[in-house]
Amino acid sequence: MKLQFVVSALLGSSAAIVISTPEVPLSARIVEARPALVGSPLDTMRTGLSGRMRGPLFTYLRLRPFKDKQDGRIGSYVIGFWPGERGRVTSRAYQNPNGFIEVTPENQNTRISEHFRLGDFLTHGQVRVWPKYLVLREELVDKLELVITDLNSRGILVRHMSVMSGFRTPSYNGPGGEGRSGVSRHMYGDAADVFVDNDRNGRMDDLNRDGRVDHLDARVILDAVERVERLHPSLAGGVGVYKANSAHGPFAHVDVRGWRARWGLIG
Ligand SMILES: [Ca+2]
Ligand SMILES: [Ca+2]
Ligand SMILES: [Zn+2]
Repeated sequence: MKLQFVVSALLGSSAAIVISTPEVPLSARIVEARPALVGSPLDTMRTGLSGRMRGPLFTYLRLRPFKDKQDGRIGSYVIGFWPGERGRVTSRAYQNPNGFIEVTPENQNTRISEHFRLGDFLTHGQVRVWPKYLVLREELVDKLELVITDLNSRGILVRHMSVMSGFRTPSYNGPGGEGRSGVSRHMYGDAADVFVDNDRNGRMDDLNRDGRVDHLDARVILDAVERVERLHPSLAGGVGVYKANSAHGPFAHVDVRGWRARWGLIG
């Protein structure tokens, strides 16, 4: 089942369009740009395409091919190097990304699905540097939306799921392009560290309603992922359950690496 978000198929091409309209409440459809649009200076344009959608808003997202990264950066934005650039990976899951979505101050708030915006998945840091570059796989956004749908269906209302960390450039992830635990799925655009934050206080909400905010609330997200993966085996991946520390509240890591993995305080 194809869901709200379609982008990864496009990462090999040079452009994509987000269609975002009130008529399509699960509001992201990214379709391949016609060649005529490639290099267009327009970030957004209204178009009168026929069909069920009236007056859809098309957002033009520029996709830069992987080879545009030179000396570990595109323009002034530091990205770093993937292990695959050093010839160290054989598994398909660890091949270099095909390219990068170009994120600008103007397009960073583009809605890519019902609950997420493009900028939610950006690597932290380099605050003043634009454009920034993002690797993001459709399956990740699909999975997160399905987790939200699952929780909502069980009476755990999710109005806002915060992405504490989405894509991480190899440079950000760790020295030499390898993170704390080796190569991170965050470097491949298919992982997000998330918590539900309806009250927008920057920390997890009390999802299990036991009067506390702790890793058991992150485990509520794990349980939802278990149900989602059962229904959608193609979205198999990792879940890590983390407790709070001085730097952050409890959260769940969710990824779509392609095979099942579990770690942390999973019970
Ligand atoms: Ca909260
Ligand atoms: Ca709780
Ligand atoms: Zn993570």
